[in-house]
Amino acid sequence: MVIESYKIASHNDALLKAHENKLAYTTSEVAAAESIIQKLVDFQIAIPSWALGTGGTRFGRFAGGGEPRSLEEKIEDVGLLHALNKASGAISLHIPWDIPSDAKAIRALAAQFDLKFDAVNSNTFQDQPNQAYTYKFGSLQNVNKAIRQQAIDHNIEVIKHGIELGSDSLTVWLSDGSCFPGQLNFRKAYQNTLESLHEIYAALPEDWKVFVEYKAFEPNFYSMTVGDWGQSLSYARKLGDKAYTLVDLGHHLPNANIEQIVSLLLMEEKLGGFHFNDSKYGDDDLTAGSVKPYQLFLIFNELVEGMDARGMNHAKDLGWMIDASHNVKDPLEDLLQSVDAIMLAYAQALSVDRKALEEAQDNNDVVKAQEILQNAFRTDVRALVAEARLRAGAALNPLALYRELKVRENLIAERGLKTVSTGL
Ligand code: RM4
Ligand code: MN
Ligand code: MN
Repeated sequence: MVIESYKIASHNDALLKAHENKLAYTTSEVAAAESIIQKLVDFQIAIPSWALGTGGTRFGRFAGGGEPRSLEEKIEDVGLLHALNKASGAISLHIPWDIPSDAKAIRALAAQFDLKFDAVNSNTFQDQPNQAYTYKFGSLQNVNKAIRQQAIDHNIEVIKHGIELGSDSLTVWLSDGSCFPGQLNFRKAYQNTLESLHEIYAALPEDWKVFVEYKAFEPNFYSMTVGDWGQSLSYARKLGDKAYTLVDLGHHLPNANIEQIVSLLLMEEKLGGFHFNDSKYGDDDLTAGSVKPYQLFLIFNELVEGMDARGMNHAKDLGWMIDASHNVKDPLEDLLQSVDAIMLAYAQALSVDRKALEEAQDNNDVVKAQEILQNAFRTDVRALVAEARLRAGAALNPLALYRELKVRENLIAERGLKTVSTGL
């Protein structure tokens, strides 16, 4: 299914008057409205190829119908999202869930939808059919050199796919760790992992980055070999200038101060990428901003402050990705909600009165500092985000248009009800 631009235009026409009224009010409230809108137009969030189907838990999976059956159909799905919001202009592939058999054709297809290839992701947390060795006891950390080599070779293979697609970064998330005390020698596990990462790093093209993603627990529950930002930073430092830490919001212990982590990683020049999602307990992979929107705003507040302090380009200098999994929602609707929540938090962070905040901090005016942040968070910036969409040629209300056009019903008619997409 393709969404023709005249359908977007007629949807926008119907909503225009009401939108303009709201925008006029918001612009009178938010001082930097015009520059915020421009930054929102430029900001793009990559969609993970593994989130386009229904996710499951270890208890079951309830597919919703019309799921993409191939990489081509996944690109088509991201193309639909991008047509609706013009803020999802990239796709992040997980190998081997999505191996491009004809890279040139896949690139051409993505270009038709105005999509780029974001970071490519390796997978050494599952065994693949015909694989010589098992990752049951880890991959890059494994005590067996041949198993480590197999995992290194896989990562190098992923880089090659990425090069063919025009991607410029590799994300390595390892499930390596241990389930019981005594199972591992922590230092040896670290050293094996570092040595393996060095070999992967050596295969990176000049202009590539590698993101080392950490996670506190799951699937290992006693130790994770890249378990927190300190460990990730330590690997990234030893690897070199092309290595960075990747922060996935759901990968922290409960109540961790993620905004502080982000601020310090930016200071250390080692924050490279981001996986957005939300959670109540652990790596729940829920819709961004659905449970803790204030936390998402506070994280963006540090991102904007820290990136500006280093003169970084918000849109280009970090890898922005969603990493979520949808068990009870239509995945495309859910992704539209996530992108919207990210845009809102970004817009609110851009609207913070930085000078006043700095002054309040310098004067230890705790009340004023809190007021400044909460004022930004409580300001309704939805009209700014909608205006950015309008200017980019997207829909004023992507979710409403998705439903009006009966996108899911169309996809079910095209692909069938019982399709299962590769991924989680
Ligand atoms: C992990 C981690 C990775 C993602 C896999 C599917 O928990 O978040 O980024 O690639 O899940
Ligand atoms: Mn992740
Ligand atoms: Mn995760």
